[in-house]
Amino acid sequence: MACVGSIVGDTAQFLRVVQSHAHLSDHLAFTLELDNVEVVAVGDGNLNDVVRVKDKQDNNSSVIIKYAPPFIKCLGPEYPLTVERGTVEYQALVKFNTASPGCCPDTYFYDMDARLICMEDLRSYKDLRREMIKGVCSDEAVKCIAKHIAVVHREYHVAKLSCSDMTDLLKQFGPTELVQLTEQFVFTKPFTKDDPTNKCSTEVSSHAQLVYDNQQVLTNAAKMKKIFLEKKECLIHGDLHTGSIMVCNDSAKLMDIEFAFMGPAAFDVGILIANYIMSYYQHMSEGNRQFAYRTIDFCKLTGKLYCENMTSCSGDTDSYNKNFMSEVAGFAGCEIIRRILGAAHVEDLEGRPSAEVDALGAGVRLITAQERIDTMDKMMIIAHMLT
Ligand code: ADP
Ligand code: SR1
Ligand code: MG
Ligand code: MG
Ligand code: MG
Repeated sequence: MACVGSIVGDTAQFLRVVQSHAHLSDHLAFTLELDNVEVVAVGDGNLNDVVRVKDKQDNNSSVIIKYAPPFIKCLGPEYPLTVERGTVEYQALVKFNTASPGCCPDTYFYDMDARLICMEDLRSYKDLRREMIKGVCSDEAVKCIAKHIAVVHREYHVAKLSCSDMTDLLKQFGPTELVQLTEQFVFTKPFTKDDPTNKCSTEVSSHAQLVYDNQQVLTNAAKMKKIFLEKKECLIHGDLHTGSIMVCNDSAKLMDIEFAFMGPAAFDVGILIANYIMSYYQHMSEGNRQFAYRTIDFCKLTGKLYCENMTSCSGDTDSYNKNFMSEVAGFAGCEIIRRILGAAHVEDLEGRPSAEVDALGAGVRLITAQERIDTMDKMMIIAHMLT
């Protein structure tokens, strides 16, 4: 279902806008006429409407169009949000594909006035979160994700950029409203006991004091927020949870890059690792140890592949990696806690209170021990992810 007032809810008007981008026909095997075209809502994310515009007769001929409503879709029109996120996402898609060709969907046009991004339909790919919930994901896909993100970070890293390129990137990807949204919904509100946007299941509520009554957790969460806001290290994805990744067998693509900005590399890796950890707890709670143990391998493979592809620009590799892992642990802890106590929960844990309680414990331990965690192996031990 499209948002109230969304242009994608009015097919005729929507098609007129799409038709005005004449060169789109180069990417289509069908004509954009009302009679030929079907518009299907596919967006299941928190912020935007996403539709597939397809040939009525042919499931293999389509494009994806993403529309940014002027508010946070999952919270409603009383939570306004500017539409600059569309511009950032379009520019970031281009940058990411330049650094690591094929790492994202191809872009076809961006219509700033209508707030539409038109891009390649990854129709043979599937949402990684949904796949992991089912217990499906290959080591090769995990390696592909780690490599893509390492290459993007490396190519737009402060250590590699000239002064003028750095200035340009900072201008294009400075702190946006979505960076403030992360500051609020990842680092602040979930750690504030009475914030009205927080929610948690009854079973979890009796464990929430693990966070609210623990000064070390609150102090370290505030420290991670400061690193997030102040460390201008490289161009990052900014929202790299498993719902922002699509996989097809051993291949993977990064998408939903509207949160991109010049920030700390460890934020992307921390968010990703946190989502693998939450998957571990989902599968352990269901007795599927086999896939749970594979998520431990996913974390280790991610650490290894990321560091191999990224560290060429980091000077003293050993101390860089140690500090990097400790930041990854801190960010991972914040992400796990906000997915259980904050506004934006994840399907892996939703309706599985015992998994939520165990994952919450892991998040608390990761933030608390953040400074001592300097390898992925230690991170797995502290998260109690053991075979
Ligand atoms: P949001 O910013 O609201 O989270 P996303 O960009 O994550 O929106 O898109 C929401 C969903 O739409 C994705 O999880 C995916 O299922 C689908 N989607 C988005 N972009 C594409 C694409 N290029 N190809 C195929 N499906 C897509
Ligand atoms: C209200 S917070 C919404 C969340 O959805 C986005 O995908 C980001 O993860 C954001 O934190
Ligand atoms: Mg999304
Ligand atoms: Mg998004
Ligand atoms: Mg929940």
